[in-house]
Order: sequence, then structure tokens, then C-alpha cells
Amino acid sequence: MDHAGRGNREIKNRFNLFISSILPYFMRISIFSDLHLGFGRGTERENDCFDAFEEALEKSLDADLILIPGDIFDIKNPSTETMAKAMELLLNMIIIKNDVKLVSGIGKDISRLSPVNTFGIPIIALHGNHERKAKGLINPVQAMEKAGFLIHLHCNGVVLEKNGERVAVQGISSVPDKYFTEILKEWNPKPVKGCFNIFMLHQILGEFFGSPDSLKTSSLPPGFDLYIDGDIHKPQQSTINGKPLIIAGSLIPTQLSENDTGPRGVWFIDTETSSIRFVRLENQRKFYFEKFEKADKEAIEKRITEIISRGHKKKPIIRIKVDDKLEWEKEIKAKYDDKAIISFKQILKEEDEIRAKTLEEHKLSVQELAKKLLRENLEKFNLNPKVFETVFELITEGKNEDALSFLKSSVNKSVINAKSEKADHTKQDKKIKEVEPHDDNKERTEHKTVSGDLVSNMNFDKNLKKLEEKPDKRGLERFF
Ligand SMILES: [Mn+2]
Repeated sequence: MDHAGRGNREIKNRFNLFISSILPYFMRISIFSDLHLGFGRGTERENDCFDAFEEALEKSLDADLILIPGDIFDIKNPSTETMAKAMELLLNMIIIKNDVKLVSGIGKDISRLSPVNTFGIPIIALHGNHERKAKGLINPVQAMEKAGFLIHLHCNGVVLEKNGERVAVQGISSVPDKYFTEILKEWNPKPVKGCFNIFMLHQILGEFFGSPDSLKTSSLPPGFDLYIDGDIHKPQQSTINGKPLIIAGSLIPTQLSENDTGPRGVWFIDTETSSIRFVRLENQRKFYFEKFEKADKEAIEKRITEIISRGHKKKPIIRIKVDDKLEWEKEIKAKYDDKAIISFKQILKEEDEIRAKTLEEHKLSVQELAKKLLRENLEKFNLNPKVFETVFELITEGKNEDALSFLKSSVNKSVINAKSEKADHTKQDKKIKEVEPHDDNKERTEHKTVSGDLVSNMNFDKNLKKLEEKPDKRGLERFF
């Protein structure tokens, strides 16, 4: 935040205290999600996520409480640069005056929080699917809680109070779809008497994502006054049993799909009237999605020129979808490079697709090759190869024992539901493919040396045998 921002904050501080003295009996809650800090690192768009976050925080300066339902960071191990920028911005919220007090935890030991966690405007956050790590490893949202910047929830909650009015916020961070219902049943969250009750989650709700097989709103716990979901990047508003449901949407477009063109913003709700406002971010890079059937160079250039002529503070992103083969996309990109970020989405011809695949295989990083090897070994030992992501993550973090016990638990057939596994996997694959120039791969390849034994299988069966005496763990415990 610059000097103007700080001055602005001072004014808002005073305004805040004035407002709370005349309107003591309700809380104003600010909600935004899926910031994806670190997205586009090393590209022209690398500051977009921070600009959006800063603007969302600026707009929240007169809020009593900020809720972020997941995907604050774009990856589970963000770079120190990303962490530093995030902390710098969050610090502005800690030093603000605010009357909201943390009263109690719901399944969360608040005595373990530092006093700093409750300074300034409280921020309550979930971790999203982008930040999820195997149990026992600290994800970046949990790290932010340890640093005092926010309160992290996962199958628990907190009660906050302002001038006698209480708000209970309960939340479940991202879990694999196949485990959600079971975890929710085990957690069994209930609204708290005498509070305005908020339920937060970070899952794909099928009704709002065009995927009827995904989780339904009817499976969410009843009786809450407000439901908030992250994960779906298009902001939307609906109801559950007459109570508002806010699908916060993302602060930046990450997938550059047709759905990503709409406005981004911050939601505000007050606990007295449940009135909801969506406030658009104003300083964001514009994103255009343009469709063409034919590879008509002239028509495409005409459209690009027309969009550019509208005038933009930041170079707009123009995504061009062509149902045809192109020969000149590089030429076009270079020609308008100083005026727009142009990206093409085209239907590749079959031979190109084969060539692209082969190239991709050649480019597999060491880490990816190790993953491939591990997956093959799991198959060879008749173990479920779908659990390899978790196993691999544990191994790369040097948690071999944990990896083995997880493998052991996944052998327990009761856990694995082959059908939902498949659905979940397809969804993830799709997501990965849709993400456009995503230079965070750089961060992903900063890998540790993979522990050889497990991956190369020399002691694979022996290690598994060693675990025979240890008690079975249920697979969902990894996420609960
Ligand atoms: Mn997201």
C-alpha cells in the first residue's frame, strides 16, 4: 500500500470508529476468495494477483471481519517473494483499529493462537485445493495463521463478538470430493445459539459449475444464516433453504476460459439485514474471450484492434478461440505485444496433437519422471495408483514413514471408491490442462531429491511388510 493508501486507511480508521459508535449492533463482513497469489510468476501478469488482493483489502477497510474461503496462494509451496508480498499486504489489516473480539473456538483451541491473530480486522480463511497438503505438513494458509495474519479453519470454527453481537464462523477447507460427505458427517457442524451463523467451504458445488455429479447444496448442513463457497471462479449468488449462498469467485482470471470474463470483486454482507452487495474491482486487467470459426487473419486482427482502441490502463488479455488451424499466431502475438496480451486457443489437428504429446513427454521434469515411476510401482504391487500424489508429496518432504502408513491405509479397500476417484481425477486433469501460461512450474521443479527406495521399489514390499503390525488408518484421516 502506498502513501495515499495509508492516508486513506487513517480516514477509514476514523470513519470505522464513528460508524461503530452509531450503529453498534451489526457486523459488516467482507468476503472474497481465490486470490491465487503467485499466479503468473515470471510473466507480465505476475503482479495482477497482488494488485487485486490490495484492492480487495482496501475495499474492506471499513469491514468488521474478512472471510476468505480458500486459494489465497496459487501453489502449496509459494516462493518467499510471494509469501513476503502477501504478508506485506496483510500487515495493513493488522494495524487497523477494530472492535471485534475473538470469544471462543468451536473445536478449535484458540488459546494456541497468538494475540496478533486477533489484532486489526480479523481475517478468517480456509485453505483451498491449490494449497492442500498431506496431513502433518503445514500449508501456506496455516503458515499465515502461525505468523498471526489470519485464523485458519478446517472442520472447526470461532465465535466473534462486537458490542454484544456474536457471529459464529465455521468452515471446512478443501478436501477431495470423494471424502467431503463422509468428513462432514464425522465433523457434524451445528449452528451456535445466539449467533449469526456462517458456514464456509471450498468445493465445487455442481449446480453452479454445470457438473450435476459434483457435490450438491442439499448436502450442506442446515440451519446456518449464510453459506460461503470458494473454488468456483465465477462469482455467483443463490440461496440454500432461503438463506444466502455466496460463491465468492476468484479475484483474477486464472484459466482464461469463457467463464472467466466476468467482473471480479468483493462481497459485503451485514449480519442484521443479510443484505448483500457485490463491489467490483476497478483496477484490474480486462480479459476478453473472442470466438472465431475460421482462421480468418483479417477478421481476427480487426477484432484485436477494436478491443485495443477501447483504451485500457493495463494491457488487456485477449484470448482468441479458433476452431481451425493457425499458422500465424506468433506473428500476431508479436505484432500487438506492446498493446495486448494475446493468447490463442485452437483445435489442434490430430498429427499436431501427437507431436505436442511427444514433446511434452520429452520435457518431463525429473520430479514428474519420479512420479511416473512411483505410479508404475504402485500398480505393480497391486496398490491403488491414484494415491500416488499424496504418497509422492510425503516422500519429497522426507516423511517416508508417513508415506508408508498412508499406503497401508489405502490398501484398506473400504476407503477407496473407484468411481468417485475417477470423477475427481478427471476434474483435476481438466483443471491442469485449462490453466494457461502458468509459470509456477518453475517453482514446482525446485524439487528435493526424491527418496530413492520408495520410488525405485527396491525395498518397497519389505517396507510395507514392516507396517503390518501398525494399526490401519482410514484414508480420510489424511484430510481431517
Ligand atoms: Mn481457485
